[in-house]
Amino acid sequence: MLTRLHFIDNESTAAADGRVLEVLDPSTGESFATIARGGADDIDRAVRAARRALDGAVTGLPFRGPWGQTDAAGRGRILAALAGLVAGHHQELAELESRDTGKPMKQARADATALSRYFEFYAGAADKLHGQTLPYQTGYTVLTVREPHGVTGHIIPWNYPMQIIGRSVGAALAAGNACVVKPAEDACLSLLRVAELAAEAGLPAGALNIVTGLGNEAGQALAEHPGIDHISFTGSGPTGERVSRAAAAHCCPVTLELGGKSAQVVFEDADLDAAIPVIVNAIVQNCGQTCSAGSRVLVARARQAELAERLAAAFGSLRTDTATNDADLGPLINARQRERVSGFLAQAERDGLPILARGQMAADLPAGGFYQQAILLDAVPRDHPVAQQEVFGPVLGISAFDSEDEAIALANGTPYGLVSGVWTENGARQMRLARALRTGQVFVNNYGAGGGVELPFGGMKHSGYGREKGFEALYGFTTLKTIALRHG
Ligand code: TXE
Repeated sequence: MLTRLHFIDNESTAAADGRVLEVLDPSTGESFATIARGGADDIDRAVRAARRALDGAVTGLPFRGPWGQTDAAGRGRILAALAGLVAGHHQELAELESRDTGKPMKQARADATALSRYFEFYAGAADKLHGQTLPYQTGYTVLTVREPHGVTGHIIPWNYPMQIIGRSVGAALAAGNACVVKPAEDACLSLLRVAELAAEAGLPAGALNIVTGLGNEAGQALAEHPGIDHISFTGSGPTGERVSRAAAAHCCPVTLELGGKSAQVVFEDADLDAAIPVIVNAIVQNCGQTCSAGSRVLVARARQAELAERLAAAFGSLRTDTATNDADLGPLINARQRERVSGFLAQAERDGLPILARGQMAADLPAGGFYQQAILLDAVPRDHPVAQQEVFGPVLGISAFDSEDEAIALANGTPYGLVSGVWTENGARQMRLARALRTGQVFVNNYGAGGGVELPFGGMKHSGYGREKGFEALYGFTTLKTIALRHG
């Protein structure tokens, strides 16, 4: 049985009260590891360690600690070394992630590759974060400088732990913050290993700390801690709201990424040969547990039958199997997530939505695993829960439209606004849609579920606010200072 503890001050550390949590393998439902069950004391220790790394021992004198004294080029060099170590431990990290989350190995490998790429990207960006000089009155020079927030908190979900720590902690460290990470209780193992690799890469003690535990214990304590200067949260809407309220009590800015109900809009002139494999992958990837999953297909009525038939053929051949057997879909993360998906499917069945296709389940799957086959639904009404709420499973719904305006209204007609896809050869229509869709990313004749280290990512409406990924994330992990010099 594997035993993992918190990682604080570059050391493996038990919870203050010694409690632990069991870790289940989603492919079997059996326990294979334990992690520390952190609480407020552990979070406090981690926040103090981060503060020392940044500011040193004396309160009120900022940036005197070893991490605060590391200049931008130095931060970039450490992140570059970390990117190299992650690449060197690619297989080990992928195996840990696959066992812990049930991801098929090919997805876990893609996540490990993305993690290395995030650190590489932010290594290169660290010393390119410039301020500006501003025109002002004669006799003055005014400039802006970007400074780190200080100690940043990162609440990470279980669906893409490596990718999300890469985008969030990669950017925060590049900008000079010291980090306290609370991974999801279902997905800690790879992140604890990444923290060890960061220490090996030369990151000073306290610059990156990981406290494991439950959301309403360690997570809540992190959001409430007055020593946290910024929180980056990825997860569900209700939890995001709780985190924001707790952070507001100490005036702490928050970045929220709260998932979506992303639409792929297929017009009558779409190239279906190109679109179909992309549409299938965008919902099947990671068993549908992707914030930017393309979970709705809106299609021009003239192509509905053809699209439905071709998607049904593709869905019928999708196979669900154990993570190690590396099929199209692995298990869902846990029993609660499987119940959630089953609940939506039961409602669809009660409401008489046509099930066009079901994927295949491998024979002899372990009885305790959290398996779900891919499901394709047709004629989903615009107000049905399957069209409005995040299922977070391999369930794709098709709805038809009769005009461009109806397509836009349908695509925008949910509380979410994370990502959208548009499939048409008409250039003017591509641009009209790209401007009309209220989502943080729009893909035209392609779809990047979760992809694009370089591409700013984040939501509109209930999908959240703030941007992660790309250079834009560095602005989010810094605060702007204006310095006005009067020199005559
Ligand atoms: O999410 P939670 P859950 C959506 C998806 C899924 C649903 C529920 O629809 O079915 O959320 O998943 C921590 N204070 N997404 O219950 O609760 C928790 O420990 C501070 C979308 O797992 O939001 C974990 O680290 N933190 C999504 C993180 O919050 C708390 C990814 C997310 O958990 C906390 C995951 C609290 N009070 C789920 N309670 C996306 N946007 O990609 C929990 N946490």
